[in-house]
Amino acid sequence: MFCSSEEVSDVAACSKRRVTEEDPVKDDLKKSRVEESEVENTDGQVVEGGGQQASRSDEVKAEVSPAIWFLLSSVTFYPFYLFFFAMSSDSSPPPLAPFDHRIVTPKPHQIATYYTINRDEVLGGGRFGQVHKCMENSSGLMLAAKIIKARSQKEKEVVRNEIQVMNQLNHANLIQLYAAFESRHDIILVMEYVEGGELFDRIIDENYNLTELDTVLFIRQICEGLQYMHKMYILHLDLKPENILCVSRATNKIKIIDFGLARRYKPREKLRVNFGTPEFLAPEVVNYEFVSFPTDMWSLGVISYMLLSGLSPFLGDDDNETLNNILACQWNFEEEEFTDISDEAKDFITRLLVKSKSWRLSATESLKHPWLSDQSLHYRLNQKVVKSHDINLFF
Ligand code: PIT
Repeated sequence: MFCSSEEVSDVAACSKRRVTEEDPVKDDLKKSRVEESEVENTDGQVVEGGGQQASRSDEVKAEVSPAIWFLLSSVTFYPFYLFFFAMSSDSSPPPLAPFDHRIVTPKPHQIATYYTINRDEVLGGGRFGQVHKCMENSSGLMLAAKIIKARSQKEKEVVRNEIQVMNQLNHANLIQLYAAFESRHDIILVMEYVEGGELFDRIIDENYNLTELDTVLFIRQICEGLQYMHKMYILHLDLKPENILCVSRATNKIKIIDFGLARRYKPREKLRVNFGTPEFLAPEVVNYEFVSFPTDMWSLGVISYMLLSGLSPFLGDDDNETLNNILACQWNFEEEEFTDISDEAKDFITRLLVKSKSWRLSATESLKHPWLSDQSLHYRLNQKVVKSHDINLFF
């Protein structure tokens, strides 16, 4: 089943789309920014006292005619627009890992001799185990350790493949590998540490106001990372918001993680996947057809859709329905979440969520698409944000 626009008005009846943590409490925490009378700054942090500001500006406004008020506010606040724009459209790359790129071979030693793993601090969990914060004893360097249960030779081969892939990838938007340890029952990957958490958490966090311009910055970096991987002839094949890490809470810098399914592109290789969450799978993966670079680009389209709306474009009431929606390439922008989204954003997604692989934008083409590259569009998107702040602050 795919929701029509009439059905969409009944959120409860249309379970398929909303991205949640499956935490019913979260829904009760939904807040209207207007009711709360709070103002968010460019980092999405809430600053209390927006209401007070508004009443002060009312007093001033009463004494000045509307035309003069308009002129004054334009002159006064124009530098702020530029400042906000410069701040919030920062397109510099994220910081590099605090170590040079390394070619890692798994060591047969006890990791505890060299590193202290903080077993109480879990940074994340995935298909194959947990990620903990850890420290290199000799240098004090903070790192992340992913402990992967691997008992059989076959399981170990999968992890060795991940190490081999990471050894080839040296890019600021891709998490870097520092060391690896192999024992009888597991392999531990020691990686660059970032502290901002998963991008997924920003999508579901009702208190974090993810703007369209934020999404542009996130998607552009994912694209940069993908462009590099594809130039290296490597496919990621498991791109989803859980596999995108934010470098910090205060910036929009990201790094891609989880190269467990990544592999060198082989022209006629088919991919058999273990369906965990089928929402992100491209039609060719569902159909067990050849996978290629455009397979990652489909996932980028799904991520863009989710970041802009908080909705999952193909999610059905069960996995079967989700897979059918993907195969029928059934999705649309009918939900009200897309009302204020730019035509450029919609065009971008429309050129990625295309059933036929060969018609999808490549990573290089995506970076040239107006939604990711047009500075004047970004300025307009930023003004939309700044204007809504103005309304709270000054009127
Ligand atoms: C961090 C911080 C954090 C999670 C991670 C790293 C996880 C990285 C990771 C890397 C992989 C993988 C799974 C997880 O397969 O919160 O610095 O290659």
